Order: sequence, then structure tokens, then C-alpha cells
Amino acid sequence: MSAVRVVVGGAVLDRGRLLAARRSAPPELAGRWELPGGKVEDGETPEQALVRELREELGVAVEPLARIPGEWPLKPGLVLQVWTVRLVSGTPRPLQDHDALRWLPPGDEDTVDWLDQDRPAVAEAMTRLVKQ
Ligand code: 9L3
Ligand code: MG
Repeated sequence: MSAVRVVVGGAVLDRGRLLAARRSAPPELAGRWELPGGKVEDGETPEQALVRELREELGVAVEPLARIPGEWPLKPGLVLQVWTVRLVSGTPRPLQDHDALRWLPPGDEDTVDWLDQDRPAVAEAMTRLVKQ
């Protein structure tokens, strides 16, 4: 039995808005919106994976800020953890796995069709945005 694999998601907060990314793959998830990120690789910390994934997927440098408490099962053996992150450099572009990006101000979080597992962390990220 291998340990549960962690998928990290980044709640990118910038200028009072939260970044939402629309998946282009796999087919069963295409069109749904998520906090960008992906699987932690062997030998990586979750924070390192987050920095790598957001560089690969969006072409930006980010700094993890804080873990959003909680853990959300994705499928057997895979759980989602989420960190708030700040943009250090670059402008996010959908380089891989996404075909659209949106910056959502507080109140607009329900205007995109989030993946179910992302919704609790999105709600919490929005409350942190308001307090920023
Ligand atoms: N997933 C769910 N919410 C997220 C992320 C980044 C990922 N915020 C799910 C979608 C896939 C799995 O985790 O089933 C692996 O993600 P990826 O490596 O395809 O991004
Ligand atoms: Mg990904």
C-alpha cells in the first residue's frame, strides 16, 4: 500500500481577486474551473510542487503564503490540499491543461463552475481576500 498522494492547488490572490482556471483535460473535467496545481512528486514538499506546477501551467513565479485548513478527497489515494499564494513575477497564461483564466473579485466566486472538491477552499480563499 502506498501512501495517499497529495494534489496541491494554488489560490492565487492578486489585487483583490482570486485566479480561476478552466481545465481543458481530461475530457471528464474539461470545462470545469479549478485552483491550478497538480500532484506532488516524490522528493518534493507540497510548497515546492505548488511553485513548480504554477510555473509549468501558468508561466508565473509564486510564493506560497498559507495552507487553507482541510483536505478534500479527489479519488481513491488522492487528496487535494490548498495554499494561498502570491504572484512574485509574470502574468498567468493558460500554458497547459487550461484553456481560460479569470480573475474573480469577492462576490463573483459562483460565476464559474468549480470542481466540487475545490469549492470549500475557494470560499475560504475569498474570505481571506476580503481581509487582505
Ligand atoms: N484536481 C482537483 N482540483 C484541483 C487540482 C489542481 C486538481 N484544484 C484533480 C484533477 C485531477 C487530479 O486532481 O483528477 C490531478 O490534477 P492534475 O495533475 O491533472 O492537475
Ligand atoms: Mg494541474
